Amino acid sequence: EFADVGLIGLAVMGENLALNMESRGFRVAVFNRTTARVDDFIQGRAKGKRFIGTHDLKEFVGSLQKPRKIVMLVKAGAAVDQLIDQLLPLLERGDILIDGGNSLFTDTIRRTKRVEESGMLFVGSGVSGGEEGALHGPSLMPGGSAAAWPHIKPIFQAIAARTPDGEPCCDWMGENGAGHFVKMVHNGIEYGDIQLICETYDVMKRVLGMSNAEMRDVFAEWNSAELDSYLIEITRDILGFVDKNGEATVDKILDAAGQKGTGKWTVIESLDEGTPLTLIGEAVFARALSAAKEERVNASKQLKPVVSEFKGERKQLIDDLRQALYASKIISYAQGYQLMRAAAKTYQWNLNYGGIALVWRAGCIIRSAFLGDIKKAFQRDPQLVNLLLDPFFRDAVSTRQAGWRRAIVAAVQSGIPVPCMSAALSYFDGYRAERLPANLLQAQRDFFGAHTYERIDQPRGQFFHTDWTGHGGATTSRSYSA
Ligand code: 2AM
Repeated sequence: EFADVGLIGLAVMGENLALNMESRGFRVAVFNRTTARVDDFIQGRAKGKRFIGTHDLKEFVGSLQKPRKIVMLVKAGAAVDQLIDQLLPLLERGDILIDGGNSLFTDTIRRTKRVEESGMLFVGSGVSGGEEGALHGPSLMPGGSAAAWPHIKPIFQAIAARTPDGEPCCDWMGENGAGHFVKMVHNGIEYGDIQLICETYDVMKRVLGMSNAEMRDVFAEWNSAELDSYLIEITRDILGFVDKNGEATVDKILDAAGQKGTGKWTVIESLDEGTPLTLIGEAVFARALSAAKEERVNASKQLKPVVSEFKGERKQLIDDLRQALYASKIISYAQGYQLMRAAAKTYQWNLNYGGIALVWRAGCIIRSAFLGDIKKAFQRDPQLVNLLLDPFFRDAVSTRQAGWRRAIVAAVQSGIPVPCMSAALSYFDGYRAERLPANLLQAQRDFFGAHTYERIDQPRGQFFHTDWTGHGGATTSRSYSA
């Protein structure tokens, strides 16, 4: 009997995804470069289950029902290309190669083209939720050759996480690299969500001097309302965690953060698109600054903040922080969605924005009740330009605006960095500004570089130059490039 689906790459993610597929009633063929792992798996976790262990790619391909569906979960980068090279000669027209690794979306664009040119179909799928998610229900973000979707949909939607309403957290993201792109943005948003919680914690701890137990209780309370999310939940549990000596583990952990680069790539993409992604940018830089631990220790001895003691109401500040966290989070998602809109235009993807919120609703690290509200916003208006303009989110920010500003003021006056919260507020104040100081900016560019400017009393698209010094002449930088 043939297998319904094949999986290559039996590291933890691969094993768990294979076990998940089998548990949903699919017969799974498996292969791994180091074939001893196949035997270990078949005789271990896969024992007594409907797996077909194979020891070379030919045997593996031969064991699959056509059109063949092959999920690759190997190390991102060159390994994926090598595997594609090895597989293509063994496949037939219409067979489907699926890359479930953490590939860069531009690689996925290239691979989709290459595989399609050989007559086969290619899917690049974001898989989120870590090892647990892979085993019990990940959030899946497939994109690539559209013709592959009807074939893989029954398998993918069967193994995916489900929303509280029972909908699968897996939908078709779009053409070529759309799936891996959406996964990349997910990771960027994850950076932002995490940093916002850390800033909130820092203000509670250092401005209010709250204990871990007190903070745990606050996060527990927040988790039962509009901030209900996986990351708030684990923050609550981390703050409540003590080791066998009764000491809080969180207090023993060195304050130097690592990163694998997906946040950075999201921000690079935003710079290329010219779309502000300031909150996630600050989150990436906050990790970088944390990593420079020794330099900070040295600087802390020399650079003393001039601060004023917090004199406000403690209870009020805690509530203000809740509002600041929520409002900032709205900004982060508004920025993330604007990046997706811009990229969709550049790469000609037909992204389903509500579907993306649905896919992120459960199974992945940023899962939250909040994403259910984003889904509703895109149901109200699929072409929504900015989340901030949706009535629900517009009112949500508006009612929290005062608390948001007070929380930032308290942090600033106490010398506590809140880069993401304040970047969020600056974006809000910029986005809602009818007039920005770019008139002066344009004057400066015209002064030193004859870059020209448009005028408020003339139609858009007409450019003017002023001879600011009386000896600049009438030549503009536009006339050089004309
Ligand atoms: P291995 O067990 O033979 O190392 C995660 O590293 C997974 O990717 C492992 O299953 C690993 O196989 C696989 N992998 C890494 N590089 C590979 C390559 N070039 N070809 C095939 N599989 C590879």
